[in-house]
Amino acid sequence: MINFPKNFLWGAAASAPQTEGHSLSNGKTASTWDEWYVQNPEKFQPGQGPATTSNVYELYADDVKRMQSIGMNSYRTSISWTRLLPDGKNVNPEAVSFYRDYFTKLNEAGVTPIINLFHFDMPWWLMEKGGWENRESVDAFGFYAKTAFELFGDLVQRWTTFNEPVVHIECGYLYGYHYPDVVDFKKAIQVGYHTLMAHVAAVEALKASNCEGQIGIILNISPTYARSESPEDQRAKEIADLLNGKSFLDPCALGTIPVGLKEVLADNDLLPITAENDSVRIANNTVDFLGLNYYQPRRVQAPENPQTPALTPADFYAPYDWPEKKMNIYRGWEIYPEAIYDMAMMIKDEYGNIPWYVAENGMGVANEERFLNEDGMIEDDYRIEFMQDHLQQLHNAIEKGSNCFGYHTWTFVDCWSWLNGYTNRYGFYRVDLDNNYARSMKKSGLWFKALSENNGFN
Ligand code: BGP
Repeated sequence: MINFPKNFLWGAAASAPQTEGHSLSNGKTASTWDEWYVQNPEKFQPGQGPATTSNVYELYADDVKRMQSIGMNSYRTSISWTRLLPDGKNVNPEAVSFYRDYFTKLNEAGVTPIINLFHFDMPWWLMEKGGWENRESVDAFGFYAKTAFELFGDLVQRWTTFNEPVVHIECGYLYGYHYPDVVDFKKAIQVGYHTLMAHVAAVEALKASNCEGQIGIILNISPTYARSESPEDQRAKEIADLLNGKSFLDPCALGTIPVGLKEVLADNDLLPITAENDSVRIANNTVDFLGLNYYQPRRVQAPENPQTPALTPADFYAPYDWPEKKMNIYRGWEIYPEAIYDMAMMIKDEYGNIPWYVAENGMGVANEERFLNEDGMIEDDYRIEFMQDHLQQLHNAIEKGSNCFGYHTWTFVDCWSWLNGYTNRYGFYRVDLDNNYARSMKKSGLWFKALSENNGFN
């Protein structure tokens, strides 16, 4: 039997924009996703936008009962900034009732809410002023955080500021996957810097409030592996880790910006504009805990013809196609559970063994209906195997002293995804889009119940 520590959190993760629906009603105004979807319907799957998703806005009460029924003792989701503060200043009373009731029901069901503030959903009213490019966004986010702490601080003990901050930066400003769909390295760094300072402003707001809760950030610091030991490949790995991992990990957990990162940025004319007090604010506002998302490792090699100064991260590192990799053939991502162990040990050895939890881990599967059995249940043994393999590695790390306090899968009920709509399914519950969002449990839901009840597995 593989047993996990007492009071281990067994849960699932999701986000407001991917689950709530009702995104342009009930007082909520548009985020960049709502606006982008309306402006460019061809980029998205027809009929499957942020406006509908899985309709958690209406169905949350029954969803909480489902969570309880599969043994979840925690759930992490986010608040929608534009639902709570439609114009950035005034609170939407409908949002307050909705979130208060949602979080109360979670607590009553013994499902601890871990609440995140930003999951890629920049308000449109702020985007019109430049979004994260504009330093005003730092204070705007600080105000939003303060408002959320005041309104829900009695119901939430664990807060996080951002989910995967590197993603909205690189997808919006380097790779053209998110709004505003531009490629501009200098802007990307500035956007990243303001995001970091917005995180700091939220940590300050929590400390200044009466809340007793803790605060953290959710990072996707997927471990990087280099093609070889050559100095060029090793340098590629080092810069990939600086840009994708340490850029947020070091300031948030240690209170410092890595010297190596500043050097790389300076050498490539990418240093952001900063304000006088920033480094003191960063140093004084480290997090209480980390959430770490892990799906697949990053494999890199030195790029063949890099530009100097660099125009994109591709001038620092190129993807490496490891010939021995095992693939999730249903989604196209590598499966490498060992990385969760490496990540855990890195946090233990280099980051003072700060408490952390797995904030997302899971297996996306396209066309999952093919695994429906005669009784209408999806038999997702592949997902059970995936999670068990990752849990085994996590357990190995905990036995070696890693300070991990929970495991959250992506996700609870199949949800809408940014660019793939409902193609890749991850949930313990299937969502039937043709039948009023009806939910039905998959085999992994039963497995999870046993996992949670036994606090481990055989
Ligand atoms: C993470 C995001 C989630 C979710 C997940 C699965 O990076 O935090 O929001 O989308 O990835 O990815 P996808 O939906 O693209 O398969």
